[in-house]
Amino acid sequence: MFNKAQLSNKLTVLAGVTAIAVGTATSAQAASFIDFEDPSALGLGDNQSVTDQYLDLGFTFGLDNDLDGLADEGIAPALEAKGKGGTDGFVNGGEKTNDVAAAGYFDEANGVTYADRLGDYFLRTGGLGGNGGNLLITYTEGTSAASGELWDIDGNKNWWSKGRDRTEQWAVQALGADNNILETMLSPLGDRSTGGLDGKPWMWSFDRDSNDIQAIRFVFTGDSKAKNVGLAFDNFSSHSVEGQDVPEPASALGLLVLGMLGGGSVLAKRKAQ
Ligand SMILES: [Ca+2]
Ligand SMILES: [Ca+2]
Ligand SMILES: [Ca+2]
Ligand SMILES: [Ca+2]
Repeated sequence: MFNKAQLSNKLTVLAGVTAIAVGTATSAQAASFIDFEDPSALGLGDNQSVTDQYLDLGFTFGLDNDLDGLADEGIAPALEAKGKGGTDGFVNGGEKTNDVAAAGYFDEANGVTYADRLGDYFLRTGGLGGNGGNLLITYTEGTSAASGELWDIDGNKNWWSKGRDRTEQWAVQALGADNNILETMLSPLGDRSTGGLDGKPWMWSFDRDSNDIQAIRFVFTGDSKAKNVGLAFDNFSSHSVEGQDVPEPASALGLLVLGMLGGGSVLAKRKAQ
């Protein structure tokens, strides 16, 4: 039997081990960037359901049309291949074809075109002719930050209702543990005068002080018939905002050791003088 002090020591050691395990999991997840360009590695192909294929990275995909913060049974978003064929994700009005990025550069300084940025695959909800509804990303451990892209937020002539333009807009909601909305980011309104973001991405992001984001949900807030609205999603940074790199504990430790070595060599030099 342990006395109280021994038991307290053992518990402290256990707590330390738990903390290390959590820290390691977080560092693995911090690096997650999902561009959906790895379908065969996940056993996926065009139009197949994407649900828990990324569970090891700390999140799953679903749809939440009853707005209870939980993935609805029996429906799911799907992987979508670039180009026209079968069910597609969006119409590029400028290029007059489906699932193709706009011409031009996403990042001209680095020679990255919109086509490069979209790649060969992205995630969609219902696809053309059937709105799948509200995309939901559910975290197993929660996160403080994330970013990603919605593609093709359109604005064009509302052909079924004269005098009103069709507009697309999405509310990106960070959800807390009780399905409460912690933060909302509204996309630009796709309007007819600019053509919206036809074949182009819009990046959303959250960057909070604590790991209180349990899910991220995408709700349509524009003006369009549901059957004409689909969501195209790509380039998901699951635990940080893309471009804002979080140093991993291992590399931070490495820097600390280097710092100590550096300090040691300064001392050694001083002693030698
Ligand atoms: Ca992609
Ligand atoms: Ca639900
Ligand atoms: Ca397609
Ligand atoms: Ca379009």
